[in-house]
Amino acid sequence: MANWTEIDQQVKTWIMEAGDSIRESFKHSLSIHTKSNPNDLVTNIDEETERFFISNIRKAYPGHSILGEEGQGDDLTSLKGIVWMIDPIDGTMNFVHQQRHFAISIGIYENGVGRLGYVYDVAHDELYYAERGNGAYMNGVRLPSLTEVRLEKALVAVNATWLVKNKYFDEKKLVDLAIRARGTRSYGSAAIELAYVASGRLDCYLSMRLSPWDFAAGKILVEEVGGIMTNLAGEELDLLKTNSIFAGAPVLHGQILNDFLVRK
Ligand code: 2AM
Ligand code: CA
Ligand code: CA
Ligand code: CA
Repeated sequence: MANWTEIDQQVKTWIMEAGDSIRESFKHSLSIHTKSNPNDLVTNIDEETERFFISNIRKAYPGHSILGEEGQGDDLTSLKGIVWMIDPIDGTMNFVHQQRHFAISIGIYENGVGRLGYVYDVAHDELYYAERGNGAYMNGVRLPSLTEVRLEKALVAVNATWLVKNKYFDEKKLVDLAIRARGTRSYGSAAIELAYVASGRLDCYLSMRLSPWDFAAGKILVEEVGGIMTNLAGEELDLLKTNSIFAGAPVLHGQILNDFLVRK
């Protein structure tokens, strides 16, 4: 049996240490590379931070598996056992251009079930975390269950790239949704946007294409405050693949799915 209290203490210590190193790195120049396209950035700090977590996890918990964005984890084909899903810096473009609105995101799953989730907004020193069955917290303060709002009073988080023609989703449906909502926001870090849904700063969040490390922690946070997280067709997420994502309080989630996302 895993000792979740001990793992939780350990992760928080590592996250704070990594956060200190990242803030310290602001004083030095970054080494920036591109990955799948010219806007898909990665820095030496993404890689160093992933290495820091993975080497610590391997030492402390040799039986656990690790999925990490920067490829230093395991090649996973199953969710059996305890699996750590790590994005060392979620929102790298923000990290590079703004030195804010980026987060360390860690989700820990047991046989596919989310147990512990952490989103640490490094620049604002805000740690969002949740333990399955024991609630979600921001800097130690318990987050209340989500309250429902009507779409007309809802703040909807969606990136502008999905409101223009794109190959993943019918943008007209999202434009209609954006018109009906009270307002739209985009922060450029999926992990922070999901933490904001969990803390009520946003009412829902949509994205077309995210990897497990982008949403693994956020899913645990959102579900622990009574929210729902599915893909844009309303289906369960696959933690071994890229997924579209739609998170929010249950009634609003259902209404948007029916009236906008799955409508013909
Ligand atoms: P990242 O910064 O860790 O890459 C906005 O770009 C959000 O989408 C971020 O959470 C970002 O995570 C994520 N994302 C997923 N795939 C991406 C890609 N190929 N290029 C840029 N951002 C991506
Ligand atoms: Ca990336
Ligand atoms: Ca990410
Ligand atoms: Ca990342």
